[in-house]
Amino acid sequence: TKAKKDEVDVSRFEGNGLSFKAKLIGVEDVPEARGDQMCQDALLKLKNSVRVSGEHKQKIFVNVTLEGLKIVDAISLGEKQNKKKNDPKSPKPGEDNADSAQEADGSVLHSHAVHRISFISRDTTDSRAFGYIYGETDDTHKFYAIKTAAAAEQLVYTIRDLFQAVYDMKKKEMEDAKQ
Ligand code: I3P
Repeated sequence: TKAKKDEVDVSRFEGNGLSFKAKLIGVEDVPEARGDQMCQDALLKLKNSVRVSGEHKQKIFVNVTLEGLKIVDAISLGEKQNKKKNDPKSPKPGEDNADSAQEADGSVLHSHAVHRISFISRDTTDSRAFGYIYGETDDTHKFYAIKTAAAAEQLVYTIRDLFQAVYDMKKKEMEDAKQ
């Protein structure tokens, strides 16, 4: 049927989901839950702050699962994997004692549930940048600006597919409940 054809493949987002190599340009409070121009302005402002500071952007992975988006520290992930390789002994007291989920995944810097992400915006001036708005509460919105290692549209389309998949699942649940 047509409905089937339009459905997104949910299995991609199950388990560990998908991870995209990227850098965190920055995070900025924004007044609204949506708006292309507002996002573009926030992105340029954050990029400018990075330029002025002269600091390197933080290396991250953007992990996409049915739960939502996780921004994972790529350096801590690398360090943990090296540590495991070089030192198979268990950590000494006082040492990093991260739980097994974190040990496997690196430090989760931010965790953003799908239903609180209100807007995704591509950078019209940069094919490797985009941002999204996350509602911390009903009236505090934060813009997350991200520079992707590959074309940003890959991640943007993946997030849109995730939204569609979650919507399809909710819809199906409601239809099943009616029967
Ligand atoms: C950029 C420069 C930046 C780096 C950026 C590079 O190269 O190395 O320092 O950002 O990475 O493209 P160039 O000087 O040739 O323009 P970070 O230091 O923040 O990593 P990016 O493309 O991933 O932003």
